[in-house]
Amino acid sequence: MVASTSSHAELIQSPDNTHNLIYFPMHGLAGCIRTTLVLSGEPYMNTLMAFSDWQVRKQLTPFGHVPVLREETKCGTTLELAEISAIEQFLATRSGFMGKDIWEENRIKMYLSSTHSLFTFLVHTIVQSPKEERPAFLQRFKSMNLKGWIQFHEKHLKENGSNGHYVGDQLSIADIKTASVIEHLIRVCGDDVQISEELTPAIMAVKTNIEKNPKYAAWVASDQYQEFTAKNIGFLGF
Ligand SMILES: N[C@@H](CCC(=O)N[C@@H](CS)C(=O)NCC(=O)O)C(=O)O
Repeated sequence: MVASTSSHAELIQSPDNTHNLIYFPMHGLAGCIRTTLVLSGEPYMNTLMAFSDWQVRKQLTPFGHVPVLREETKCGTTLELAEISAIEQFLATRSGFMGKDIWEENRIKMYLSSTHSLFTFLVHTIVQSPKEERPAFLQRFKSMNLKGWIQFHEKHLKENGSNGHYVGDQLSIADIKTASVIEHLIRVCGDDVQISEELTPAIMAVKTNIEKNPKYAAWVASDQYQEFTAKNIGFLGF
């Protein structure tokens, strides 16, 4: 018998749940989810998937990919959610990072989607390309995809007053996404600097704004964050 969705709806909203995020021991595509968990102030765990176990574990995930979020409830039921965008938006809704009304919510989703597309395109192409093709791809990515993203995001952020937020004056999942990918994008640029206080002050304001949050600052300074960064650089190069 299929369990009642209304009881699942109640369980998923319980403040007592522990969020258990399953992902590889690096930032990869899960940086925004991890930062949202940290900022939420709710109990969470990082379950780290060893690369050596992956081919067996893959079959046990909803779509053969991580991240997967397991919502562990006090009554013993575990509810599972896959797909980065679904997880990001679920956690953001729980924590009040989706705006004040339906229009703010949908504009936040728009900025979030734009940054998510850019970053997944980068990561997926790097993972799937033979090593010798990566330099040419990165060159094209920087001069076309990243350049376009920078121009449009800088413009939208300026229109919102360069206050470190995409929408209004509140932290949203769109801000968290940009803050979580920016260090990787800066690393991709290397000496060909495209994102900086001088060139893109409104984009940088998103980063500096979130860095003022003590929970975020402690997370970035933690050994685990630094280990994920080192693994990221080793595996992806940025
Ligand atoms: N559509 C998925 C894609 C996630 C994804 O690309 N996951 C990668 C890690 S970043 C993965 O699971 N790779 C291992 C595999 O596909 O076997 C999502 O949005 O969550």
